[in-house]
Amino acid sequence: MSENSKKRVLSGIQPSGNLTIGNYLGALRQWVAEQETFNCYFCVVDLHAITLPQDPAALREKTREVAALYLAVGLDPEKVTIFVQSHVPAHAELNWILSCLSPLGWLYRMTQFKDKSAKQQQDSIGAGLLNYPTLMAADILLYQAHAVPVGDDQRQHLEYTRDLAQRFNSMYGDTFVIPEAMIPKEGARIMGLDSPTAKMSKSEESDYHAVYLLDPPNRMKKKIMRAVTDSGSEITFNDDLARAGVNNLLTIYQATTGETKEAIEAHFAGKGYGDLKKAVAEVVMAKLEPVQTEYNRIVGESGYLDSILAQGAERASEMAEKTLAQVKERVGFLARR
Ligand code: ATP
Ligand code: LTN
Repeated sequence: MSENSKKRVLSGIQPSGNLTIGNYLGALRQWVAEQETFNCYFCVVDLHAITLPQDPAALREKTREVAALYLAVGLDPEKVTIFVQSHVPAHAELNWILSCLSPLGWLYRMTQFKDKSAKQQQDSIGAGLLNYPTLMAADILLYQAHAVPVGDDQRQHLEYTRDLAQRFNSMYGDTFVIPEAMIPKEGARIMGLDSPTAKMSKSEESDYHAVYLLDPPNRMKKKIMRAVTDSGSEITFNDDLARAGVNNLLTIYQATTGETKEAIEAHFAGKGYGDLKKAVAEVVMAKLEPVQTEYNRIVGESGYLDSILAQGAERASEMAEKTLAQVKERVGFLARR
């Protein structure tokens, strides 16, 4: 099938810290699977990252690191477009236009805004944090994406994107494809190892919260061996909050190995939590070892990553500019001659 007749996918990750196994199991793993079937655009969303304070040098470094990890997990730059969001100015432009149609009520209702703003000093919350979902809608709509592979925490932002796209289409005529969220059956919500009732997050600072994709293997093991469990002993999938730690370890095991719940429960029958942790550590380390080897190869090859990102920005701009031109025409902007 030609690139033009394939359905399109877009997704992104913020360069706001070290990528975690939550990012891998919830998002990246799906991206790799979809690159064969869809025409894919994957961006490193640096404009989103600055909705919270970032150190400029660290932001630059993490932007390259995240892009190199996209390649290291198996995305093929021959098949997919990998780019940095701020390299394509159309994202910021469409964001402005859409923000003029974004009802404040919708934005204030977003769970992520409520959670993230609650952690900030009230008088220093930037307007960008509130507008975050509108920028995300711009990312998706510019590429006329049919599907958006993300973890469960992004479900609400996808609903918002659909609502906003429909609003634009009904005001100005059919312009945007209405995108669908693509959320994995397993691993859509990995919880913190030290706090199994809260989502694992790359911007959480505590030492034993998350396994990072680039952690040395012994560090991964140490973190998993320290994971919070409970005083019971049964190793079964269980939604009970009191069993969240064991459930999370089993979920990581399942999403990493692809085995069924029944097979996993049978495998661990009669074993202890120590055995479970050891087994989870082994499968996670085995999965990430080739990713790290590939990462080191990529960053060791001078100029390679930059050339991929330059080519990506070029390809992405082509699609984005086309949509943006149509949007500008629809809203009544005078064309530049
Ligand atoms: P931050 O802590 O900086 O907000 P994050 O770790 O939540 O970041 P994002 O950049 O916001 O990561 O998300 C990138 C992708 O990873 C999204 O598709 C998101 O749904 C997915 N994701 C993030 N954390 C998890 C998790 N714990 N389980 C499953 N998917 C996740
Ligand atoms: N908000 C997303 C990151 C993101 C994104 C996107 C995901 C920004 N733009 C477009 C999918 C499509 C998050 O995971 N926190």
